[in-house]
Amino acid sequence: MLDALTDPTGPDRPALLTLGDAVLSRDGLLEAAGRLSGGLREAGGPVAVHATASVETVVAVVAGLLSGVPVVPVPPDSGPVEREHVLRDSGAAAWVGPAGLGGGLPGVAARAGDPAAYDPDATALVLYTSGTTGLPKGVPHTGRSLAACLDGLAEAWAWTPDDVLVHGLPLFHLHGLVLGLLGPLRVGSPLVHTVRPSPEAYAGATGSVYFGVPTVWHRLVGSPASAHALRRARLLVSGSAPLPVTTFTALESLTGLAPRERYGMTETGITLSARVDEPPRAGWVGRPVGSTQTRLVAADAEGMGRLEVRGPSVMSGYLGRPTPDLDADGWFATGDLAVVDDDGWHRIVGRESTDLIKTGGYRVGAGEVEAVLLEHPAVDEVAVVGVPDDDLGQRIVAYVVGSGSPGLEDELVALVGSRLSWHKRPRAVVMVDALPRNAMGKVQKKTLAEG
Ligand code: MLC
Ligand code: AMP
Repeated sequence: MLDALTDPTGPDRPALLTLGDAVLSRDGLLEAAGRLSGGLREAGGPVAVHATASVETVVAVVAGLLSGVPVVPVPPDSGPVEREHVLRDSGAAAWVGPAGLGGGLPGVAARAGDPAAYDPDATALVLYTSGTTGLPKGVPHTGRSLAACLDGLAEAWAWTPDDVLVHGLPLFHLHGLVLGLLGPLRVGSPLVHTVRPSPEAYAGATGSVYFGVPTVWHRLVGSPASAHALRRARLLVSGSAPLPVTTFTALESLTGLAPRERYGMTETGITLSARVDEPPRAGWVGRPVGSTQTRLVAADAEGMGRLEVRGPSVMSGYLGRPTPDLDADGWFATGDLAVVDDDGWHRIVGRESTDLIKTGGYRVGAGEVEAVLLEHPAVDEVAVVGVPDDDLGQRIVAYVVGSGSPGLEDELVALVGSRLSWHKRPRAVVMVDALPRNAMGKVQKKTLAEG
């Protein structure tokens, strides 16, 4: 899986990885991971990692991959509800992180061990992602599914060891962790991780390829001097949420680079992308990556249908669920609505369900936030929606029926922030007399989201 990292004939770069002030060479990273690998194997099961943007996280993830131990990255700011769920649901047997946050799991001893024989079909990573209801679900990826995703992208983007990747995305989701860390380790290109994805940090880092979610690009074009500094790059890639056409255009005029957009999901890896050897189209996410196949189901007169995908980067099912999540032929229903033109280019039109919100590129389930808000004694009914937002794409707003009192709104925002990850907190709480319902009594969230 990490062939370029482990190939002894590969170049030993003095700076394979730069993360904030820390610099690691290839040998330095392999050595540090080796010192943990025996301890990870002794855990006897998956290992959960407090996934801060740090060298410790990188070393733990690489050690897990090299020793054949599944790694479960835990968002460092998950509140207790989410954290306990992930630790329990994943069956984690040990914890790499601050002792007080590991739910009583044993730590990992710093002990070297022999590398495991690589089994491409064994679970390598379990990533947690939100559904419309309930707590996040575990998505197991094997070495094979991760490699398929990364190799397809390397081909589409002509990504080689001569590139230097720059980004500052979190190291616990598909984008930052798989594309942004395992990608450079597989391709053999150095990575400069800026810890936070701010315009100033991107401008201050020198690289050839930059990754960002649309919020990052929106903030960059709001800081033209920083955007100018990226003129020396060769490729800017946007993903995790729709890139507004206005941001695409501003980015192109400030950097001289037309960004490439790609589309994917935690469950499927990256399945569609614009290629570097073809002009991109603003608002379109390109064609299937590698051997991925797509189809539209129940398309309407305008050609818009439910997007389904299948291919080697798609998971085989959520962790611990008895019912299959793919159909008998391997098709996975993404929940996104799309159109495809005659050249095979795809445009993502939106999501089927209003209950999956994308805010700053983070996926948040409305049900997860509603469940926390309903715990508050002053809340009788609640509807959480994503409202269009220039910066975040969608902003989380909670409509609440209950006994309002001064300061209640702030209290409710703080309640969510204290139980779940920080980005799941509502940006606004609106007290209402009643929620809009249809004749069947179902809350009309589209009406609320439209304001
Ligand atoms: C943030 N803040 C916190 C905090 N987190 N304060 C206390 N505790 C925390 N845990 C502070 C910030 O420092 C900031 O403060 C303020 O809150 C505003 O936060 P914000 O508006 O949320 O902005 P910011 O934190 O800057 O986040 C924007 C962002 C972030 C773009 C950096 O949303 C982000 O990293 N998104 C990436 C999501 C991602 O990787 N998704 C991929 C999913 S995989 P102040 O004082 O500075 O204002 C996927 C598949 C695919 O989707 O296709 O890729
Ligand atoms: P996640 O589970 O965080 O992996 O989020 C996956 C979802 O992000 C997809 O189902 C899409 O709704 C959305 N998404 C990812 N990339 C894009 C993109 N380029 N354009 C539009 N939506 C996207």
